[in-house]
Amino acid sequence: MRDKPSDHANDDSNSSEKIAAAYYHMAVEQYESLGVDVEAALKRLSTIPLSLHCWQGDDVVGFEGSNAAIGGGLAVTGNYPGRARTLDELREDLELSYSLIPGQHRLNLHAMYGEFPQHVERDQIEVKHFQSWIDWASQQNVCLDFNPSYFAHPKADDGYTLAHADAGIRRFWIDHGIACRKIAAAMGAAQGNPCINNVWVPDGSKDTPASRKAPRERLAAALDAVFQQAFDPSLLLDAVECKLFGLGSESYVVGSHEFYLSYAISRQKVLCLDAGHFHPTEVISDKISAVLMGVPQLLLHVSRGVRWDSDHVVTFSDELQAIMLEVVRGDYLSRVHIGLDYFDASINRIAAWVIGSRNALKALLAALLEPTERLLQLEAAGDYTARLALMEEQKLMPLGAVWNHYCQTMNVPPAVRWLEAVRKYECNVLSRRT
Ligand code: RNT
Ligand code: ZN
Repeated sequence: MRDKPSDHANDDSNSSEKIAAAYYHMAVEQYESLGVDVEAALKRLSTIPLSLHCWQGDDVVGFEGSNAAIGGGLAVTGNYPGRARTLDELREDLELSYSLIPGQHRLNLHAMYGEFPQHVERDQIEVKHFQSWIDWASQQNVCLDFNPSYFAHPKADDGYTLAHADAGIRRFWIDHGIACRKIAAAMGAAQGNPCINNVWVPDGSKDTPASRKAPRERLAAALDAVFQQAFDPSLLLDAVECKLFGLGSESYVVGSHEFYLSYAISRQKVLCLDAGHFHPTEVISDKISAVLMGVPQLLLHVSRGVRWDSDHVVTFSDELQAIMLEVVRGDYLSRVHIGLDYFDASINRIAAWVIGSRNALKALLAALLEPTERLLQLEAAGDYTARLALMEEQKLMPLGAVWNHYCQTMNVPPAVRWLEAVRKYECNVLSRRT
C-alpha cells in the first residue's frame, strides 16, 4: 500500500531537519577549528536590531492623502501589484515581514505615514497622529525610529526646504522638524529607548549655482533652529543624512557629505551614512572607523547603489559584508544603528523587505563568525600572506548552515522557505488589492 501524502511530507521534513542539524554540527566544528564560537555569535546576532524602513511597503507614498509627486529627487520604479494603501495594510504587510526575519527589529517611520483623519499641515503634526503606530508598535514589541518628510510637498517643489531662500518657507520646514522631534521623543518615551530621528533634505540644484555658500549657511542655521530644544538622549537621538546628488540636484547638493560631517562633529549629532549616497567607487565601509573618531554615533542606511539609483534592494554584496565586518571588528555595535533604505516596486514588496533584511543579518553573522583575533595577530606579525589566505578562506566557510540553524531556532523559515509564506499572502491578500 502506498503511504498517504502527509506521511511523505513528514518523512521529508524529518529527514531535511536531520540533514540541516548535521550540516550545522559540521559547520560548528569547522568554525571551532579557527577558534570561532558559533553559539556566542548567534547569541550576539539575536540582540542586534535592524530598523526596517516603512516606505518599502507603499512606494514612499504615505498617508497624507495628497497626490503630490514624490519629488525630492526620489523615484520609485515598477508597478508590481499589492502596494499597501492604508495604515492597516502596511501594518499587516510589516507583520508578515517581521515573522520571516529572525530577531527583534525596529520600524523606521516617515512623518508622512501618520494617521490623518483630515488634512494636517506638516508643521502641525502631533504625537496623536502617530498614537496608533505607538500602540501597534508596543503590541508587536517593535521599537520605532522616525524621519521628518522634506519631499512630496508643494513647499518642496522647487528643490529647496530648510535651505530655501524664502524665510517663510524655511520657517515652515523648521517647524516641521521641531514637530517631528517631539513625536520622536514621545516614541522614545513609550518604548523605553531612544527613537532616532533622521533628517534628510533634498535641497540642491540642477545646474551650477552661483552661490554654494549661502544655502549651506541657511541649512546650518535652520538645522540649529530645529535642534534648539534639548531632549534627553534616552528618548531621542538626532541624525543627519548627506547625499551626493539626486534627480534635479545633479550639480549641487546643499547637504553634502562634508557639510554634514562637519555639522555632526561640531554639534555632536548622529551621522547617517547611506550606502547609496557616494561616488560609485567610494564605500561607506571605509568611512565608519574614520567618522566615528569625531561623531558620537552613526546611523547606517543600508542600501545598494546601482549607477544613478541609490536605493536598490540590499543584496549579499562584498560591500554589505565589508560594512558589517567594520561594525563588528571595530566593536561599534553600541554606537552604530543599522537601518535599511531602499524601495523597489518591481517585485513583491514584502519579499523586498525580507530579502534585504535577511541579507543584512547574514552579513552581520558572517562578520560575527570571522576569526578576527587570528587576523589581527597575523597583521601585527606582518604576515600579510597568511592574512590574505585566511580572509579568502572565510568566503567558503559554511555560513549557510549556521544561518539556517539560526532561522530555525528563531522560529522563522530557513533558506528560501520564507518565500512560501509570501506567495500564499500574495495569493490571499495582495492580489485582492486592486
Ligand atoms: C534619500 C535618503 C532618505 C530617503 C528616505 C525616504 O535619498 O536616502 O533616507 O530614502 O528618507
Ligand atoms: Zn537614506
